[in-house]
Amino acid sequence: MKVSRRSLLKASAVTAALAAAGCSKPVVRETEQMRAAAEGKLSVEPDEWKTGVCRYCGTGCGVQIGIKEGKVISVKGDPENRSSKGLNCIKGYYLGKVMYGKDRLTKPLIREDNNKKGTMEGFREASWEEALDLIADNLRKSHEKDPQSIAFWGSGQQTIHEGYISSKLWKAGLLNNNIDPNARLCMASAVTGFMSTFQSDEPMGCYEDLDKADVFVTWGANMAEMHPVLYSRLLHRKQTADHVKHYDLTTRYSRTSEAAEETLIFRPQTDLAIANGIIRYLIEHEAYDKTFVEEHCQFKAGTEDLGHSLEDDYDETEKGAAATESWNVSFQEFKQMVDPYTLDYVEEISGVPREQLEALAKEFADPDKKIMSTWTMGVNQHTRGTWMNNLIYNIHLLTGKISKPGSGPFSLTGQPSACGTAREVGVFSHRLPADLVVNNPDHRRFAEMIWNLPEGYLEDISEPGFHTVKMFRELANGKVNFLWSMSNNWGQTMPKANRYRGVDEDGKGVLDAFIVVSEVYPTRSTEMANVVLPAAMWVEREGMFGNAERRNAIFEKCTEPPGEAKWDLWALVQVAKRVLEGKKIGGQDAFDLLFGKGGTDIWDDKTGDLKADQTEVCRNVWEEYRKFSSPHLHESIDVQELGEKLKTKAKQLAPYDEYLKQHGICWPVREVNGEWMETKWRYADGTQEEGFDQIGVKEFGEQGKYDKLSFYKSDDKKPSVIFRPFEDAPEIPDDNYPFWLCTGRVLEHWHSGSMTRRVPELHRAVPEAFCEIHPEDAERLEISEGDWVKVKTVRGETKVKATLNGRGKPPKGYLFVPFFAEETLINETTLDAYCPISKQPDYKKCAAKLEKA
Ligand SMILES: Nc1nc2c(c(=O)[nH]1)N[C@H]1C(S)=C(S)[C@@H](COP(=O)(O)OP(=O)(O)OC[C@H]3O[C@@H](n4cnc5c(=O)[nH]c(N)nc54)[C@H](O)[C@@H]3O)O[C@H]1N2
Ligand SMILES: Nc1nc2c(c(=O)[nH]1)N[C@H]1C(S)=C(S)[C@@H](COP(=O)(O)OP(=O)(O)OC[C@H]3O[C@@H](n4cnc5c(=O)[nH]c(N)nc54)[C@H](O)[C@@H]3O)O[C@H]1N2
Ligand code: SF4
Ligand SMILES: [Mo]
Repeated sequence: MKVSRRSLLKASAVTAALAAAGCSKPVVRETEQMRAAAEGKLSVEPDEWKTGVCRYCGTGCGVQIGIKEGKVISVKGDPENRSSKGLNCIKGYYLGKVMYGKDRLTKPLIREDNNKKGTMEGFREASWEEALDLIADNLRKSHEKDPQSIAFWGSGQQTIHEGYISSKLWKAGLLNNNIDPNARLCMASAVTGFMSTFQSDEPMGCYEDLDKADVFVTWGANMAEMHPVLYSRLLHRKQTADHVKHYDLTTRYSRTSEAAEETLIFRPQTDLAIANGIIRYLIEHEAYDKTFVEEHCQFKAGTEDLGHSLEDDYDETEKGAAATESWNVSFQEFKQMVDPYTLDYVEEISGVPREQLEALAKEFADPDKKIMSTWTMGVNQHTRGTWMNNLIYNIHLLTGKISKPGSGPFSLTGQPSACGTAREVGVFSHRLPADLVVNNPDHRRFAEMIWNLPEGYLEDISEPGFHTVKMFRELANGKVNFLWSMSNNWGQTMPKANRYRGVDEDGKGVLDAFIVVSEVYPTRSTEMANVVLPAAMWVEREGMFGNAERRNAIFEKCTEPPGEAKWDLWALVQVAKRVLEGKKIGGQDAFDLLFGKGGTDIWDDKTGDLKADQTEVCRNVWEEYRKFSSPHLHESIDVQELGEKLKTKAKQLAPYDEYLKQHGICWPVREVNGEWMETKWRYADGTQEEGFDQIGVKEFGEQGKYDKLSFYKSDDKKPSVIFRPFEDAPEIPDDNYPFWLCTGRVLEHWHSGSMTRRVPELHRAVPEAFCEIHPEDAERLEISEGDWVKVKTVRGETKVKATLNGRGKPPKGYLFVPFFAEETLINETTLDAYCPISKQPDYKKCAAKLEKA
C-alpha cells in the first residue's frame, strides 16, 4: 500500500500536537497500516479506496476504506470530509476489523425453546423465508388483537434510509406510533431543549466554532474520550492561541479535565444551581446583552416541583401531565426568580468554590469573548435534562453569544446518526419526518400528501405512542407482546435492566413476548429474542448518516455481508410486503402505494424483491424524504398555504448524489448558481434569497459582527429564556447507600462493547469493566487496586474490579462504572427515572453501596 508522505506527516503532526497540548496519552493514534507502511513492512495494497463515514460517534468523521479482493483491509481518515479533515480516533482506524469478528451472525435463528430465553441456547437455524413469515405472522396477529401491543425500537445507528423506512412502515403502513429510537436514551433532552427554547430542533453552530472560540465550557461531557477528534480540534485551538481557556464542569475528574485550565467538580444534579448562579450574576452586574435580549428574546417560566417518574403511570399524574407547560413572564419577574442563586448559595449546594464560579461567570459577562459551550450525557441523561439544556441556552441568549462564529451553545451528539436518522427523519413515537409531529393536523396532512395517502388517513396516529422507557415497561408488564429491535442492544443498555430482561418479578412479560432482534453479533438482546435476523453491517451496504453539525454523508458499499446476512432495509421491506398483503388504501394496493412504484419506488415487480441497485434504493428513499424538508419539491403542495405552516423548509436538503461528491453537506443546503452550498451557522441570516445562513464567516468577519441574526420566527415566537430551578435528584445517597453511582464510557469501547470488544486491539486496551473509587473510600473499606467489589443499589448488584488510579478520578463518595461489559451488566443497578419532558432516563446518578466481594 502506498501511503503518501503527506498523510503520514499529517498523522504524526496530530499526535505531536496532542502531546504538546498536555494530553498525557494521545487520543488519536496512527493506524497499524500507517505504522507498518512507515517501517516499509506493508506489502498489501488495496485494489480500491471508497468513501465513507465512521459508524461510531456523532462526530461523523470521514474515512477512506481500502478494499482488497472484496475485503476491507484498511481504513484511514478522509481529508475531504469537512467535519474531520482527515482525522480519526483509534476506533475509526480499527473500523475495518469490526466486521470480521469470528462469531458474526450469518443465518436467521428461530427460538425453539422458550425456557432458554436469556441465553443463546434453544435456537435453530432457519431460512429467511421461514423467519420472515414467522415475524409477519406474529406482527399481524398482535396488531389485530391490540394495536398497542406492537412496538419497534430503532436507533441512532440506523442509516437515514433504514430509519425512514422503519418509520414509514410503522406509521403509514401499520398506523402505529409505538416506534422510538435508542436516541431517547441519548439526545431526547437535547431535542426538547431545542424545542422549548427555539421551537425547532435545529442545532445552530458547527465544528468551526472550535477553531474560533476564546473560551470553552464543557458542561458534563468527557470529550477527550467520547468526541476525541473534536477534542483534538479544541486542543489545537488552545495551542495556537495563548489566551484560550477551557472550563470543565464535571462530577468526576476525567481525561477531559486533564487538559482544562479550570475543572469545576460539582455534586451531581447541582449543575442546575450553577447555571442559575451564572444567570443571576449576569443580571446583577448588568452584564447581559440588553440590545440582543430586547430584539430576540422572550422570558418564560414553567411548571416546577415535578417530582420523579419512578412509577409506571407518572406521565398521567398531574405533575407529569403539566411538565411541558410554560408561560410568559416579565424580565423583572424572571430576575426575582433567579434571585436566590447567589454565588455563595450555589457554592453551598454544588461544592464548587465561589471563586471558580465567579471566574466562569465573568467570562460570560465579557462582551468581547467568544464562548463555545458543549455538553453530552451529563446534561441530557438527567431527570431535569430538558431544564439543563434550557439553562445553557439561557446563558448564551442573555449574553448574545449564539450563532456567531466561535460563539454558541453546541449540543454534542452521541451516535453517528442520532441527528440524521432519529431526529431529522423522526423515528420517535411523537414525530413525523423533518421536525413534524403527529399531533399537528397540518403536519399529518403534509405527510399524507407526500405518502399519497387519502386526506385524514393518518388521523389514527394523532396521539404519540410509547416512548422508550414506557415501551419497555409495557413489555415487562406484558402489554407489549411484539417487539422488533434494530441496531441497538437493549438487553444490556436499558436502565434497571433486571426488569427488562424478565428477571424481576414484574418483568415476566418479556419472556412471553415475541421478540425480533436484528443484529450482527450475539448480544444480551439476541439472547432475549424469538427470532434473530443477521444484519449486513456498516459498509456491507450503502448508507447515510447525519452528524452533530447537521452534516449528512454517504458511506459506499465496500464489501458483501457474510453468509446470509442481509441489509436491515431489505428485511423491513420484506416484512412490509407480508403484513400489507391484500390490504388496500383508497382502493390501491397498500404495499405498492407505500413502497412500490406508487410510492418510494424501491421494489422491483419483475423480481418480486427490493431493487437490486442499492444506490438507486437509497436515492429513491432520500428523494422522498427530501420533500419533507423542501415542500416546494412536491408538485401538489401549495407551498404558500401549507408550506408556511410547516417549519421544515429551513432544513432543505440537496439531491442524493451531491452528498458523495462533496463528502458530506450540512443542511440547510441552498442551490446557488447550480452549486449546492451548505450552511455553517443556523439562524445567522437575513433572507433566504440572500442566503445569509451559508456565508457565515465571510459575511460577519472574524469579529463575528452580527446584525443579521434572525430566528426565522415572528415576534411572539422569539427564543425563550425559561426559568428552571434547582430540584433534587430522585435518589440521593444515604446511610445505607452512601455512594453516588455514575455510569458511562471509555474511549476504546462503543456502548455495549458488542462491536469494539471484537476488535482485538481495542479489547486488549480495556479488557474488562472497572469501578473507579476514591483512594480514601477504598482505604476505609479495605479495598485495593484490582480487588473484586460488589456494587449494590436497591434494584440489583454486580461484581466488578476496583480501580483507585484509573483514567477518571472520582471525588470522595462517588463511583464510576462503564457499561461496555456484558458480563458486568451494570445496568442491573441503574435507575429508570426520566426527565418528565424528554422522557430520557438518568444513568448518571443513583445511590449505591460498595462491598468487597
Ligand atoms: N469512545 C466512545 N465514544 C462515544 C460513545 C462510546 O460508547 N464510546 N458513545 C457516544 C454516545 S451515544 C454518547 S451519548 C456520548 C456520551 O459522551 P459523554 O456524555 O461525554 O460520556 P459519558 O461517559 O456518558 O458521560 C460522562 C460525563 O457525564 C458527566 N456527569 C455526570 N453526572 C452529571 C451531572 O449531574 N450533571 C452534569 N452536567 N454532568 C454530569 C460527567 O461529568 C462526565 O463528563 O459519547 C459518544 N461517543
Ligand atoms: N449505564 C448506562 N447505560 C447507557 C448509557 C449510559 O451512559 N450508561 N447511555 C445510553 C446511551 S446515550 C445510548 S446511545 C445507548 C446505546 O445503547 P444501544 O444502542 O442499545 O447499544 P449499542 O451497543 O450501540 O448497540 C448497537 C447494536 O447494533 C449492532 N449493529 C451494528 N451494526 C448494525 C447494523 O447494521 N444492523 C443491525 N441490525 N445491528 C447492528 C451492534 O452489534 C450493537 O450490538 O446506551 C444507553 N445506555
Ligand atoms: S469514533 Fe467518533 S471521533 Fe472516532 S473516528 Fe469515529 S466518528 Fe471520529
Ligand atoms: Mo448516546
